[in-house]
Amino acid sequence: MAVQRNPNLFDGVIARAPGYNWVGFLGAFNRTAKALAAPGGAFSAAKTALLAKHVRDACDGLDGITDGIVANPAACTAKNLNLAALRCAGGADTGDTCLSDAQLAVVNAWTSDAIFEGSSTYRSRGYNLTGNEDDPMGFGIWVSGDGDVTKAGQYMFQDTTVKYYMARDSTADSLNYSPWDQNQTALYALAALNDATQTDIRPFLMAGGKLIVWHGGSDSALSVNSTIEYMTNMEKSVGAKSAAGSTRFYVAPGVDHCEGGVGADKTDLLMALDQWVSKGVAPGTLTAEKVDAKGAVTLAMPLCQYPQYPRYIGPANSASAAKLASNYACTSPSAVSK
Ligand SMILES: [Ca+2]
Repeated sequence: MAVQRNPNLFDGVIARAPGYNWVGFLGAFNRTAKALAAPGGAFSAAKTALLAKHVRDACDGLDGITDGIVANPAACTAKNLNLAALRCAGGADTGDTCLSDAQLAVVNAWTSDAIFEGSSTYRSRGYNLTGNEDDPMGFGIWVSGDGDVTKAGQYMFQDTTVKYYMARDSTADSLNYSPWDQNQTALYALAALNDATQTDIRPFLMAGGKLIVWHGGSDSALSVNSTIEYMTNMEKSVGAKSAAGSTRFYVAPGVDHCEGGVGADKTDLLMALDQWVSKGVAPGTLTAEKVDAKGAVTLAMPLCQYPQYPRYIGPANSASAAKLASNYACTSPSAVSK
């Protein structure tokens, strides 16, 4: 928002897991919450674990190593995922080894784009299935509420937004507020206050500003695909040369919202930005680490510039080799056949 609205305020900006499309992502939260609240839609922790394991079984190894991280989501196609194999016989819930039709509808709401009337920017891209849905800071806490959607973070965000922005009625029922784009005046006000969807950031770039954008690959709160969309459109608006000269975009596989998760979540982005702004040293591939409670590094891998991802190229079946950044290479999704 600072880059777009106050382009002379900062010499450099780090935007980490940016929540820039409020109208769009809150509408997506509302849609997913309704699917979870529908009869038979509730997602217990066991159902989430079932889904996560199914995704890992299908896609974990597509990045060169089976380590619990789906680092190459582009290869994790609907065909590879084959979600239909999870369907309970007959479509009704018959236990924790399958998903009912109502639960598969939740997965569809979660992973498909949410597009609303009123502006081309009122949209949120669908979430990737990452195999990390069962992480403690993943799908359960943000989306499903482990069987009670009203306990989930996304429910709470959209519920208070319906009550205090949209309906202006503290008794409004967000799960029966439909459609999301019915109150255009309220959406416009929300966008004017909170959205940061302007893709032409040339005033910032021409003033010498540098921008580093980072997003966790298994963020259950905000879709990494929305950030990918913004950066793609930003590049079109400012031109490829200007974008390459003054902006960087990194995706950290297996990392939750801002931090945590199975992946390597720690990178000194501030040092990278300072070197860039102060000394003109533009960042390339950086290093991401995962650090345990005692401060020991338990995993290191390259932090690659999107669309590249860290592909494992080290020796097979070596837990020690898998922890070393030198055993991964930033790789384009198209470079390896699926
Ligand atoms: Ca993997």
